[in-house]
Amino acid sequence: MAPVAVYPEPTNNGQVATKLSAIPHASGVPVTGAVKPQATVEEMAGKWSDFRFRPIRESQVSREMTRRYFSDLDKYAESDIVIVGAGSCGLSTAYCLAKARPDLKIAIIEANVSPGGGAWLGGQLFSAMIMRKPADAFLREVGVPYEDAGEDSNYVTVKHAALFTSTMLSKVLQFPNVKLFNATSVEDLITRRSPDGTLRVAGVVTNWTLVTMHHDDQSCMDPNTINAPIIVSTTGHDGPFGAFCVKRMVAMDAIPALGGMRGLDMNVAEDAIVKGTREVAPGLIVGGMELSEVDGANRMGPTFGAMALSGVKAAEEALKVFEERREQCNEGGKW
Ligand code: 48N
Repeated sequence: MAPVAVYPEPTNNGQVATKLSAIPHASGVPVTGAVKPQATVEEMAGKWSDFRFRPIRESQVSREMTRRYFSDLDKYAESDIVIVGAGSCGLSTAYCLAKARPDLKIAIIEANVSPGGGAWLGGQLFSAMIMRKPADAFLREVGVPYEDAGEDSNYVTVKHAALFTSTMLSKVLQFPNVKLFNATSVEDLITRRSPDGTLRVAGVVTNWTLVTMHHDDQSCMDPNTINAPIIVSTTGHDGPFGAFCVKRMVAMDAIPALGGMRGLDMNVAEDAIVKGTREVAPGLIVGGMELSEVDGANRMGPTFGAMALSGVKAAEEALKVFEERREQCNEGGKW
C-alpha cells in the first residue's frame, strides 16, 4: 500500500479517485466493481454475521469535513443577513427569510453546540410548549403538530417543545441558502461611521465559543469576521450569553441604556415583543427576548408564540431594510 502522504486529493465534488477504491477491505479483499443498488435496512436485518460498511480512509472523512467547512466560511464571509442566536426567534427568522428570499445568503451564528436556545423544554423543565393563538398559524406553516382544545380555546399545545425545535431546525437547515455556524460566538460587531456620525452595524466578529470562554486565561486569540448589511440579533434575555448585541451597542454609546426585562405579564409581554421587533440601530434588528432588555418589556414566561411571530416580523423588517440598504451601499455594493 502506498504511503499515506501520496494518497491523491479527492477529485472535486468529493468523488475520490478510483485508486482509493482499491484500498484492501479490512478482510484483505479489495473492494471493486460497480456500486451496488441502494441498500435497505430490511435487507440487513438478521444478516449481521457478514455485515460490512464500505471501506474508507480516515483522511477522506477529514477532507470532506474540512473542505466543506472552509468553503462555507469563504462563501459566508460576505453574507446578506446574519442572525445571531438560533433560539426560537432566531430560527423562525431564518425560516421566514430563507423561504422568502432563496437568493440571499443567510448565516446563523449560535454560541452553543446545540442550537435551539430555551425552546427544548416548556416552563420549569416541563415538556409541553404552549403557544397562544394566532401563533398556531406559524406551527401550521412550518408543519409542527399540535393539540387545540377547540376554536374557543385561546392557545394550542405542542406535546413536547423539542418537537417544535427539532422541526424548526430540520426545516431551516434544509434551505440551501442558510448556513448554521454553531459552537461559534459573536464576540463583537463590525461597525462603520455614517457621514452624519451615526454608528451603523456592518457585520459580526466571531470566535469558537470555547475560545470566547477562555480569553481571560489564554494569550490573545483573535476572532474572525462576517460582513453583512443586516444583523438580526435574537440572543435572548440577559444571562451569561444573553442580550449580547444590545449590550455591546450600549457599551459603544450607539443605543441608550437598556430598559431591562420587567416582571412576568403574559398578556402584555407577547404583544409588546412582536410589535416592538424592529431595527434598533442602523443595521441591527432585534427580536425575541433580547428586545425585552432594550425596551424594558415584560417577560412572558413559558409561552412561545411571541418568539415565533417576532421572528416573522424580524424577517419582514430585515427585508424592508435590506432593500433600503441597497441604495445606501457604497460603490462596491457593500454596506
Ligand atoms: O431561546 P433564546 O434564549 O432566545 P429567544 O429570544 O429566541 O427565545 C426566548 C425564549 O426561549 C424565552 O426566553 C421564553 C419565551 N421565556 C421567556 C421568559 O419570560 O422567561 O435563544 C438565544 C440563543 C441561544 O441559543 C444562545 O446560545 C444564543 O442565542 N446566543 C449567542 N449566539 C452567538 N453569539 C452570542 N454572543 C450569543 N448570545 C446568545
